[in-house]
Amino acid sequence: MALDKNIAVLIGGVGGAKLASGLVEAAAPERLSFIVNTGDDFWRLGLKICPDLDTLMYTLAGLVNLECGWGVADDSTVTLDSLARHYQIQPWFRLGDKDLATHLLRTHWLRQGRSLTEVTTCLAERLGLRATLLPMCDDEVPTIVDTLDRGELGFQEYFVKYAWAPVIRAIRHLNCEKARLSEQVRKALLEADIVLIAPSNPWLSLAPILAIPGLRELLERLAAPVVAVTPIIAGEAVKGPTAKIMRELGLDVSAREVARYYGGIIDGFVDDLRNEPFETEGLRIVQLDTLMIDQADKVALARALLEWTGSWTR
Ligand code: FO1
Repeated sequence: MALDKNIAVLIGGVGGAKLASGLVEAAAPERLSFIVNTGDDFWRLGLKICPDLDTLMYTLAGLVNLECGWGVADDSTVTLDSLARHYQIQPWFRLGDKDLATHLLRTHWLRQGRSLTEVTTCLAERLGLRATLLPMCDDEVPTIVDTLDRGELGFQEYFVKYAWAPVIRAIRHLNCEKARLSEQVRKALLEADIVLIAPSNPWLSLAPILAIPGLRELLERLAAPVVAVTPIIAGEAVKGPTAKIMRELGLDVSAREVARYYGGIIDGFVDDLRNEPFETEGLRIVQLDTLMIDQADKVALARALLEWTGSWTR
């Protein structure tokens, strides 16, 4: 067990949360810091919604709706249904009643002048999390998806309203040049014995984190090794639009392409057993079973990758 290691994980929502729930069993939760994509965040009906932070938080608190991978289990939609029936508000973004409690409290605390980092810490503590959840930054850096069919869309319009059907031309991170790395994120990275990049969507979930000024440079000069896990298994993504986006961007849908995307940042790459093996100079690669169906698979992958990286230095 990697109980003596500080681990920092760069991570998105549903796909990454699977590895996160393995890591909290395979390592010491108090020594785990999740640096979470907030490019998906948006304002809806006056409330600040942070889907990836909440997916991680509900997963680690044992509250997540396991069927969708997001939202709260056994939630109702009385509020959303009333908004639709009485006020003709389009219910395309499904906010459950229990989930709304989180958005109300987060927005209330933000309006009192607290930072998203502070607010996230308070929410996570109240839900009993032992691991640390950190938004990638405290500034708003919304992801904008430029599509062939519908022009520029906010991330959730692209992802939920149009069910990631529009063809992507480009992706940008609004205001990212003004964003600042928080002290908490900097500290988590500097104190890490290993930095992991979760098997989240590299273009939608990891790119916003890597776009924060100074973050790439910090990763490049860390003493700790940086290791990414493939989101591509046998030419497809387990869930979500990763493979579709790679095709639209003119990329080969392969783990090698993902490793190339992280080139310059990573020292190690966890590929899947089902993929065609490849080699890249200067990169350590291992093939493991990365398909996480149940909790045992998640813990087994977390253990195997921590064991593989156990004695590394850069
Ligand atoms: N995803 C959907 O596909 N449909 C929804 O209506 C939806 C609502 C939602 C509400 C709260 C929340 O925290 C997440 C929600 N998600 C929904 C998931 C989310 O939009 C995406 O999975 C992520 O942003 C992509 O990582």
